[in-house]
Amino acid sequence: MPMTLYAHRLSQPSRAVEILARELGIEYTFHEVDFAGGDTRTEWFGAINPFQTVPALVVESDSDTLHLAESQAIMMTLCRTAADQDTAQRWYPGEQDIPRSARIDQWLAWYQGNVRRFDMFHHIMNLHLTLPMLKREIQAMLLQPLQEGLKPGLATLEAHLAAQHSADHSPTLLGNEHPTMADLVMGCELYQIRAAGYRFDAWPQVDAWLAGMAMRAHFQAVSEEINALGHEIRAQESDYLQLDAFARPGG
Ligand SMILES: N[C@@H](CCC(=O)N[C@@H](CS)C(=O)NCC(=O)O)C(=O)O
Repeated sequence: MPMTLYAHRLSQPSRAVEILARELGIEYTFHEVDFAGGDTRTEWFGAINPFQTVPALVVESDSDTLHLAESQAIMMTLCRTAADQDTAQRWYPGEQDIPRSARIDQWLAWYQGNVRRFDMFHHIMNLHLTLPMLKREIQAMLLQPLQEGLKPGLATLEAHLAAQHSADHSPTLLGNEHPTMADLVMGCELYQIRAAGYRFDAWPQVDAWLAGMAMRAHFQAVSEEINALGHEIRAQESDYLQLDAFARPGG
């Protein structure tokens, strides 16, 4: 069934969906939507996704056209419908393994209030484009509270990953060798902060878990743009970002 993914690679939920589609070997047409330039608020895109956000997926079949928004709903649908069910169920087993799915659901729900809520990358992008004299003011007003807000979530993740620790493979949220949808969603979010130059060395388990996700080939390929933007941000004077916010004191 022909699938079109409306997305942008500087958008965390877009990357999570695209990486999963690639991990599952699903073919799709990629349609870039310039969300920062306002494309999501246009009439043509409103007809694709009335929520006016990327990502959105359109799946055409003989009888129907499915328009789907919300990255996590899209990812679950991809896992339910992928031809390669062995791989799909590792990411999200659905009804095939209800306890495991419930634990993934729990982390996805937790992520919204404890990690996504403190999304600072959006402001980092804006700061990158703003006047130098405004940078410090905006940082103090917007970025610092988000940095502080994220720390308890990082501490929770650190303790959880430490308890799951395995000497054989990088840490994952459910403790198995293969990551799940929850690792991918949360990993894409924290990775973009790292791409901007932040270090998570005060949370070594989080650091190792993120490094494990970032080593995956599809994760790397879909993250090229965010890495390029991160380099650009770091190449400028970046004191205003307080890049040591999550670093080990004295480290
Ligand atoms: N809960 C949504 C969030 C999507 C979202 O926030 N997308 C942003 C880009 S990261 C967007 O499209 N913003 C454009 C707008 O609000 O007009 C999901 O997971 O898909």
